[in-house]
Amino acid sequence: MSRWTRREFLKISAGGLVLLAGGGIAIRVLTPSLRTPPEPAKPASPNTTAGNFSATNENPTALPVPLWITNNDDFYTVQYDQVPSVGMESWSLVAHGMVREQLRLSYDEVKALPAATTMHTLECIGNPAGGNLIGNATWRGISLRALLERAGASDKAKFVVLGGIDEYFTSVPIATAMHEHAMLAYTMNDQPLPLKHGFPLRAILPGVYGQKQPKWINGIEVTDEDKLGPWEQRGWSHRAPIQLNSGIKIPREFAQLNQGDIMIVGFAHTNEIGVRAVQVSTDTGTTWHDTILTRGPSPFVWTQWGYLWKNPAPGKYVLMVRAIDNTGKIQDQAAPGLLRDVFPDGTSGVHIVVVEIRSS
Ligand SMILES: Nc1nc2c(c(=O)[nH]1)N[C@H]1C(S)=C(S)[C@@H](COP(=O)(O)O)O[C@H]1N2
Ligand SMILES: [Mo]
Repeated sequence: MSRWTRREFLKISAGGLVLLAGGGIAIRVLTPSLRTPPEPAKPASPNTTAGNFSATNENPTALPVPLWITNNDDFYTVQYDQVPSVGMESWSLVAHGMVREQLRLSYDEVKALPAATTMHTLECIGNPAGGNLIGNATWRGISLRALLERAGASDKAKFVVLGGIDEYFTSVPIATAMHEHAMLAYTMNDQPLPLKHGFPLRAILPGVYGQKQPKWINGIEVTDEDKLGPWEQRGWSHRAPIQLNSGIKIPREFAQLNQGDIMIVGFAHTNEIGVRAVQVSTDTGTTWHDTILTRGPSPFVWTQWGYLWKNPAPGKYVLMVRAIDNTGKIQDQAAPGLLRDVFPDGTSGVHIVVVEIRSS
């Protein structure tokens, strides 16, 4: 995989520019006032791939839409530097710091521990409204809590610093690491964890963006001192809770559709608060329609939604989606994704898709 240069990706979208830069971080700006992202220290930019959306249900014909699992090959990747090479002879997982007993486990020892499978949606803090830096998979691995308990983590500890063999690291409050959903995973969608997604072991942590979920994990430090990882040192959110966000997956931007009934489908996602409802507008946000939801097994999995748009007249339309969370908070239509940066907290902007209906 080649290293991306600083302005790796530039694309015209609905009259605006999408600039993917520093941090796998897409920044949407309107021409002509091009805003530059915060200057990152070396390495100048991360390696990023955002696979095309290719869920199993590309052309849904019925509601509710089945929950999408993202194929491993289509799952986005973001890394701070290169995908490292992993020598399994020397790899081990070490839990250290404020623990009763330092733990060092080989891959076989990790795999011999009690395992569980969970579904979890990963999203990058740099994902623009409706963007591709999000995917949903099933993960099998060990409970992070069980590991910390086995090492005898001190109750005076406040943070857990998770580090990978690429020298990436980030810290989370101990409560996040002790959450029942938190795991160290070694499979992804029933396949051995692919190298680019963190082989041999990666963190899966509830409610936080992907930067809090290190890949290629080899070190877990229990500590009472907080530490800022590489992204957080550059000003990105440190606690990094996933913002309420949603996107239209079908139809795609600038689609030309034959007249008839049209199924509009997409996803919505947030943190442990959970998504209550999703609404769609086909008239630039003037009126909103409830959608039919397919929920995941937990709030840590995206919510699928669908709306049947009955036989619209030929013409151009601006489609929008907004999610409502379980506290009643609504994505802010006045802050559409197109005008809203993802820096430093991720975005809750409204996704907009322009389509054309042609008479048939
Ligand atoms: N070791 C390591 N883990 C990492 C990163 C990294 O650069 N190094 N990037 C993080 C970021 S910013 C994201 S969004 C997720 C992406 O996970 P994925 O590539 O499996 O989709 O990995 C996180 N874990
Ligand atoms: Mo990320």
